[in-house]
Amino acid sequence: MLVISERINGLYAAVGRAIDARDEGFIQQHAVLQMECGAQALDLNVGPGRDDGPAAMEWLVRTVQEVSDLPLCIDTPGIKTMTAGVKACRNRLIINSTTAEARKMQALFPLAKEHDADVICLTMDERGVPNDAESRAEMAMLMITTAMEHEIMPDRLYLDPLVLPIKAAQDQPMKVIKAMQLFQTLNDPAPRTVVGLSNVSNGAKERGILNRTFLAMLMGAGLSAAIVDVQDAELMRLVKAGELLRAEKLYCDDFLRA
Ligand code: THG
Repeated sequence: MLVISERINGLYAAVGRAIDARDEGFIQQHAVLQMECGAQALDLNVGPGRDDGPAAMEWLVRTVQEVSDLPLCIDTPGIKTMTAGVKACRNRLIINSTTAEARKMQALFPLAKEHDADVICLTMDERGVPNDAESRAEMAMLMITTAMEHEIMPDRLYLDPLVLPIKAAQDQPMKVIKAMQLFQTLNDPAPRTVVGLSNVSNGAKERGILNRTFLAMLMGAGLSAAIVDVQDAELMRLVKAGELLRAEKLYCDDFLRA
């Protein structure tokens, strides 16, 4: 499973302040820490509600790739901010994300094609996130076919069923699991999938155990990639055990140290 660090995100107050101050040292130390914790890709998000989005994202991409060769997952809903980040990126690239909105797909699939990027496809549109798994699968299919019209093959996509906070909607986690299963029937070989795991515990108590348990359930349902808190060591142990149990990694007695 591809483990993507969620922590280089302006939502975290210290990261937000470092982006405001253009503090390269802080961001670079933080990026190195993510790698030491086992991140295999870095999600970069400048955070909501800033008026310098494109400039901030360009700076963030340049700053991080001075210390890391990992794939960068450029995370923003803004097309201008996305374009600025993508143009600055020399590492392997994941566009995070398009939705099923025509306006976004028309802008982002050509950008992905031009820059040879993978694309995360969020199963939502202008009306929001559908309540059920079937509608999420329908939107996923629309994004797969639209990508193909732009000569982007399904193997360059990650389908994201959109994890919602359990505190707001307790029926959603199992709907996400069902959506994951439906996604896998949409193409052969099955499309890749990704989630923003920590969304599930937003505003809840005992976030760690909720995140870890849901990750185990998602791995059981075939999840390919996850944006997670790699600084949660117990979660990273769970990933290793999950990879063994899915027979992605060869068993050895000291697999936790491998
Ligand atoms: N899908 C995709 N991308 C995503 C998401 C997704 N990117 C953003 C998000 N969801 C995943 N990343 C995070 C990052 C942080 C948190 C949750 C998800 C988080 N942060 C604490 C909070 O807001 O309470 C920060 C608190 C602190 O300052 O310590 O929960 O679903 N494709």
